[in-house]
Amino acid sequence: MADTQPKLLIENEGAVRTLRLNRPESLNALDDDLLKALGRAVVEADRDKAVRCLVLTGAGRGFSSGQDLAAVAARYSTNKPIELGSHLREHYNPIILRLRALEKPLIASVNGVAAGAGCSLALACDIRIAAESASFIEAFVNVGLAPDSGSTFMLPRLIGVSRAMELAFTGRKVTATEAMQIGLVNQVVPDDQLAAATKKLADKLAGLPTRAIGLTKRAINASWCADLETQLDYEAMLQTTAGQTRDHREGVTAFLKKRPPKFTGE
Ligand code: LHQ
Repeated sequence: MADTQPKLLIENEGAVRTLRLNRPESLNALDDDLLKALGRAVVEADRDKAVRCLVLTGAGRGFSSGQDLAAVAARYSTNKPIELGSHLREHYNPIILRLRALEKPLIASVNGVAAGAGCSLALACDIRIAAESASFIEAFVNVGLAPDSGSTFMLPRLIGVSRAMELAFTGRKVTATEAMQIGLVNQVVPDDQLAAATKKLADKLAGLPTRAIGLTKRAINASWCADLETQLDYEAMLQTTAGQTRDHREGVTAFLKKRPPKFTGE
């Protein structure tokens, strides 16, 4: 593909925005341009009230193969020490934090292989729907690294410490079927049905009370390092906010009038 193609495609359909990683020739390897565009797009999606569900997916046969190793090849041709921490702090960590803090539902529509930091991106989403041919590889160990971009945080929380250790130690490929069995994905669908299944789920989520979903996400994020008493208090605080939304009033009114609610996200 010519370099003139945007490395990130931004597609809108109703209240659903799709961010499509678009470097199919490298299975959507993440270079600095793509990471910058992704970071900006997540901020914009968060700010745009018209967006009520965000989907992250890849163009071509891959979701993302992780850090573009060709783009950093020059570092490996000298004997100079290699410093990766600053690269992560500058490019990856802010994106992972923004994805987790995004106050709207976030779906990874995993269309193919998700490896290394590409796997971390999928893990940072709220819900994962995978094509049958998709796979997950904690590929870091294969290049002599420890997992980064949030994989060591998300993976044990999603599939348990022991399984997370095994996948991170071995860097082996996890098929979509296995990913479903171990709770790494929410749904697996035939390849040719991924787009339709993602749209169905995204449309459903985009029609829900978006503020309540944002607050739910905040609460679940906070629960990971809170004690019960703190969490109960946090829930009460968030519910004060939820209780003041138009959608809460609409939900209760609709129930009492025995009609379906019409949520607007306000
Ligand atoms: C790629 C890549 C790739 C460039 C496939 N880069 N071209 C953070 C901070 C700083 C530095 C280091 O790392 C990190 C975090 C990380 O993400 S570390 C992990 C980096 N990723 C990997 O190690 C995965 C490397 N890729 C693979 O192991 C395989 O390509 C997988 C298993 C993903 C897919 O295998 P296949 O389906 O057999 O495809 P392929 O290997 O033939 O790849 C297709 C093309 O994509 C090929 O190019 P070519 O010109 O030969 O057709 C690959 O060179 C290119 N590609 N991954 N990460």
